[in-house]
Amino acid sequence: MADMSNFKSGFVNLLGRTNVGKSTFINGLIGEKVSITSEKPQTTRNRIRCIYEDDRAQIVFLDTPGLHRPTGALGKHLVKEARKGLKGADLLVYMVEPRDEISPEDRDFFRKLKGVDSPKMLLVNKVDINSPADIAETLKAYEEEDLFDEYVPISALTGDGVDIALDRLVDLLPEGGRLFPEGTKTDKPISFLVSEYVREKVFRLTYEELPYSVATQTRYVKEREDEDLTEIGVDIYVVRKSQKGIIIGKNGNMIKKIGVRARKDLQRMLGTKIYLDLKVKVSKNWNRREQQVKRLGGSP
Ligand SMILES: Nc1nc2c(ncn2[C@@H]2O[C@H](COP(=O)(O)OP(=O)(O)OP(=O)(O)O)[C@@H](O)[C@H]2O)c(=O)[nH]1
Ligand SMILES: [Mg+2]
Repeated sequence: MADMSNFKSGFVNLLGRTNVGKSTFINGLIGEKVSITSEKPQTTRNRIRCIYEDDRAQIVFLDTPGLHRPTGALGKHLVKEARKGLKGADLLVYMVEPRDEISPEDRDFFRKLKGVDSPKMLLVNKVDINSPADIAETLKAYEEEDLFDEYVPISALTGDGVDIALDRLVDLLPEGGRLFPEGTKTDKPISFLVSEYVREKVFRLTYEELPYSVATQTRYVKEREDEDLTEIGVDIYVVRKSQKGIIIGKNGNMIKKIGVRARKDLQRMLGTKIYLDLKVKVSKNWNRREQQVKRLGGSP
């Protein structure tokens, strides 16, 4: 048993523009896909607690939807979710990419951050695809803002610098015991993770407005006792009938692709064989109506 006398713990809120790599960073640390990712902006729709633990600390990360200019009910919901991440944290981590210039909106946001008491760390992500000169320039620009206590360049994708970021995180956290039972990786129920895995595949395989028209909802997760099998049913919602056709695809090719990829992830997570039943349904303009956004795009 590890010595718990100097054990540290706390809530860390991870904020930043959409697509900078917040969810990728958290998944890399935890070693499991707790928060879905994609190359498209606005992938994360809910605040998700993701829990990292080693023999020094238990860190509860709050992964948030990226900050961006809101359009429509879904957009407004995302920004509201992200802003909620400002309060109640032991530590704020702000992630940026090199070459993203500091905009007037960023400065507005920094003024709000200045009013927050907790220590603040800046992560400059994606160093693997940026030149040392661009990285240095970004670090310098943020240092001039005089807002952050630590600055760490990393690549969430390759893991470069992530150990250093973790050391600094542990340094800045208060002493204290575990906040969640040992071994917990997220506060979300399995049914939520299941629906998110399916949404990730749809998000990655579709284009233009379609990914933003899709919501997923788990109908059932049943573990069979007689064999090593989990039966899972997930509904995929779109806003128009024509979109239903795209999700199903010619001869059902698209829905098959989604199913094969989702099943692979689910198998890894649950450690059993998976029977996956996907149904595509039309819920007219769910992403424009606030109530529906709460139900389908909002918290599970
Ligand atoms: N090259 C490179 N790509 C990265 C790195 N980190 C993340 N990415 C990629 O950037 C894209 C966005 O990553 P996400 O983790 O989904 O970004 P996010 O900040 O969570 O985005 P939202 O949830 O939409 O706010 C994905 O295609 C990732 O693979 C990195 O360090 N290097
Ligand atoms: Mg994300």
